[in-house]
Amino acid sequence: MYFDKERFKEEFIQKLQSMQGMSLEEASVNDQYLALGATIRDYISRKWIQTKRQYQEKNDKQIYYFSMEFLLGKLLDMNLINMGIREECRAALQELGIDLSLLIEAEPDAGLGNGGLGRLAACLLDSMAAMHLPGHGCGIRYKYGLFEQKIVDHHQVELPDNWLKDGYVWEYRRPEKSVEVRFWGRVTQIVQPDKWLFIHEDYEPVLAVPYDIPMVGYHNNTVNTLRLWSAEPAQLDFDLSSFNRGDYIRAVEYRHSVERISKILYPDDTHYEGRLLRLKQQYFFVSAGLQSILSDYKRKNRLWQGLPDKISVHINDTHPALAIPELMRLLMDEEGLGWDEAWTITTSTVSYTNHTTLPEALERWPVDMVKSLLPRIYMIICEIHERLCYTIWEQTKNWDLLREISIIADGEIHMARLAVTGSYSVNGVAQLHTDILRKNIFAGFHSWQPYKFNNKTNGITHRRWLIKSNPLLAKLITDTIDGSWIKYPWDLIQLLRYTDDEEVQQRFCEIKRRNKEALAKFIKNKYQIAVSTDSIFDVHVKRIHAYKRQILNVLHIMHLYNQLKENPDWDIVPRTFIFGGKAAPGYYIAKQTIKLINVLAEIINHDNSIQGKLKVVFLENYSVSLAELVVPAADVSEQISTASKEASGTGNMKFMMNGAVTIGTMDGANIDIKNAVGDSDIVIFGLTAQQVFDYYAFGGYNAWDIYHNDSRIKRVLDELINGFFPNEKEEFRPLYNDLLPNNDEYFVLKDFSGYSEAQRIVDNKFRNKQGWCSMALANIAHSGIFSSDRMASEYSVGIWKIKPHIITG
Ligand code: 26W
Repeated sequence: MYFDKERFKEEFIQKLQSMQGMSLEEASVNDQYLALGATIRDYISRKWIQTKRQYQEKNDKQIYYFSMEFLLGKLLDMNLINMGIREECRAALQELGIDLSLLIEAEPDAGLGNGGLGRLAACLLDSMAAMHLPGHGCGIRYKYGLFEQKIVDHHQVELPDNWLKDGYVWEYRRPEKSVEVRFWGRVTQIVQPDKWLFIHEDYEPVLAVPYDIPMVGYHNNTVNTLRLWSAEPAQLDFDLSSFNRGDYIRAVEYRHSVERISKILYPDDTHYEGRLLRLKQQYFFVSAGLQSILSDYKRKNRLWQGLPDKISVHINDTHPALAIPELMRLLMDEEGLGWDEAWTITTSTVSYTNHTTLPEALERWPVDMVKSLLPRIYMIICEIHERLCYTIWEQTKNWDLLREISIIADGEIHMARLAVTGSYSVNGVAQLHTDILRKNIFAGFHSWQPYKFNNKTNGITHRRWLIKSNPLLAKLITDTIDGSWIKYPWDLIQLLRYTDDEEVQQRFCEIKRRNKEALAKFIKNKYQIAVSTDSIFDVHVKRIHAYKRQILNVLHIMHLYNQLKENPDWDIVPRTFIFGGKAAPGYYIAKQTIKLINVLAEIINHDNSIQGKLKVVFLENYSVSLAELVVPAADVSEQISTASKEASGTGNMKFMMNGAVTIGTMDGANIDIKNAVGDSDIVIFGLTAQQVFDYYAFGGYNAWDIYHNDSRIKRVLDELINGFFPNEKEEFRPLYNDLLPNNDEYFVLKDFSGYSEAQRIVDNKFRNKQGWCSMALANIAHSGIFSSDRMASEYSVGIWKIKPHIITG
């Protein structure tokens, strides 16, 4: 973009005056951030208007990505990079005495997601805009994002994330595009000569108001839209009439019940709970999104049959699966289509990604809840269910299959089965995960409709996770292989020629050291813990969950510590173990794990007898922004989930792209990473998914056996309960119980030995500086295929059938 420095400075000062009512001298950093955001927003909105106009004129197919979560992080810096004006802006602000990096810091993270699924949605939007793909997001504008985590007395404490408190510069409220969403009430059927009518009465109306956020493409003219819906009371007179009748309380209650819908993001990932409010959230944004898409379609097109040629609706896990019956409802009840026509259109429009095979994460809604909250949707789900059962029975006469695919069973609606039935494509997010979908959780559907199933391995945007967060490394890469990788990240493979180049290695080491220094400084300032940049930065950051096995890492640290206590001269490479991640507020074991890490950290960090050879740090409030500091500084990436449990993982890709070496199990995308880098540039250990399945199916695993036969394991487990942690004698017994009396569901003890050996290998490899550098560089070289650009183009070609649309300036 052409950048006129003097004009920019004027516009910026003008914004300070008009928005904040302030002169440059008076303005705080936050005021300056808001003014800068508003200035850049104006630049963006020109391109945005152009993009929308050109999409409209060309009337090409567009895709809408429905997701309950979009974990965007901060946008200012990324927008400046994408617009190609960051350095110009920095220089201009400097002339005004302003440090751009402070303004960048001042932006609140948009933390509208729990973890991988929400961040994936954000990476995908970034890639679609970069690749000229007409793709947009549809979600909820939560007033409170994922809670802020504080560690108090070693414990996790949750605080509300009031991210909107100072206003949000990137959003545009669009009240004129509001739509109504209807809950409760009853449906009456009117039989007419040629059709049935369904009338929904006595419902509670809710107004869905969209807020649009521009999604800026990298160095192009594309600006796509993320539309987030906010719930507001539908009719003023609804309040007023109640008020007139003196029913003031009812009016206020109505307002509250409506506003609750978009108030807060559910902080649970992987644990499904049948909560009415969550069901309301799901229907709320799905209905609003579809209504706005259809009304747009109607303005441009005549025939509903053409909808799948113009629109793709993608559902990010089952959370938006009500899109299927809702699209049916809109086509039949609002537009007058018959069932068969509507079904053909719906099942040619909707596609579905599954993100988890954990049974406790699969959504099933109680029939009674759906029936009363969404009476018409319930009728449609019943009909889908009955027709599915009928078809399967006719075709196969197989009761077992019928039971397996039944959408309604035991008083519950199985959302994954509804999603598969109503979608033309079902994909997993890594090779192994897709295999498991085919062979296990959707085996019945797969035997019946194998063509629906496909794999789309996850990706991450290299613009945020390399160009933005690790500028020094990005520069080294460009200096070495030139800059084509920025547009074509698979070109990173060119780096392979330089993995043994001494100068490149040396520069890489220096960059890693500087990134480690930045993190060390942060740790020192925040926690008063001194960590050495000569130590291995061994990083385990992600949601805290039993299947992700933070506890395996912790037990191994305890084991190292025990050895060092016995032999303080033991020559290991000093290590800094860095943890971060949030536990769901109601997930007791996960919270105990956080406490264990913090208590252990205190003991180890204060024990001078081990001469600083081990350090343990728990970084509170892990977030996108914190990840951007941590990932570039990592030497070792911990990806140690129980095989078969982690659908893909995307942190693994971020670390790899920043030159960390993975220690991991044969799970999720670790396998794809191993296939890419080869066996010698990754450290793999542990049970395979098949071995895990076999143990579950045939038994034969006894945690006590391992406890009794491996003195190292016995010792660390005993330490959980024998007073090793003097102030928490009984505190960690639940962790102990899960590992022993409850027979270690996640095979922590079984994999301990392999993990310990793998860590020894890491230690050895790290001693060879050149060898290590060459491994790190090989990881970077092979990381291009894990760019979400590859992922976006695979979805576009393989599922959505959308083409790039170059926006002219
Ligand atoms: C409360 C119900 C619930 C259930 C599942 C909420 C959220 C979920 C998500 C599916 C959890 C999630 O984020 N899954 C992760 O998705 C990533 C992106 O595909 C994968 O990389 C992770 O392996 C997977 O755990």
